[in-house]
Amino acid sequence: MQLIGMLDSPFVRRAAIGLKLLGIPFEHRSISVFSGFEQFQALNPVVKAPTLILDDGQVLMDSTLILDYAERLAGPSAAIFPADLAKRARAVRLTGLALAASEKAVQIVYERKLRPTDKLHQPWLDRVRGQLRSAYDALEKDLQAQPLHGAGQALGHDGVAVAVAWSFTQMMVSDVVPAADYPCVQAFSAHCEQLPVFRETPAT
Ligand SMILES: N[C@@H](CCC(=O)N[C@@H](CS)C(=O)NCC(=O)O)C(=O)O
Repeated sequence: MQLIGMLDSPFVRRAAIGLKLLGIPFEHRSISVFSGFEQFQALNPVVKAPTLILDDGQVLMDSTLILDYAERLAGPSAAIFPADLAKRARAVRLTGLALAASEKAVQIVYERKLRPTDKLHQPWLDRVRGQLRSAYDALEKDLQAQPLHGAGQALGHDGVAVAVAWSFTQMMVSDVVPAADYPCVQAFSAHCEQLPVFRETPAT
């Protein structure tokens, strides 16, 4: 199995860490959707990272769908998405917030790096900034009320998504989301970044 995409993408990184937590072996091919566009296109004409190429040649994309497939592949004893409905609802909610945060942070990066400055549309940027901060407001409130990956609580896809989204946000758009405003998310992500699976799957 091959995972295609660069680890500076929060979506690729969460997929890589999730696959490792599930114990699924894979070859990682660090191909850029920008500088490696044609090479990527030859593997997946849609050029979306992450892409997972199965051993039979099928091409999967979207981090959540890849991890959904991987959970089934790993089997119920290895699965890390909670089976309990109430726990699952929280995991799905936190994962959704983290993915929205990742998406909004990526949109700001694309606006800043790809769009010519004379074509910037400030109302759109303001909207995306507000959405990004709203996602972290909700995450901060939730983590304040109930820790994630606390004592005896295994790290799940939700925790991975939150930590990876935060690290990406701090790396790329910390001016929009100052770490000091989100102490619980910051502390949780710093803790995750020290775990072996995060250290061996670095964003840079
Ligand atoms: N919802 C997708 C988002 C993936 C995504 O947007 N990846 C970016 C890289 S960070 C990408 O493929 N960008 C190239 C493009 O959309 O053209 C996921 O969870 O995998």
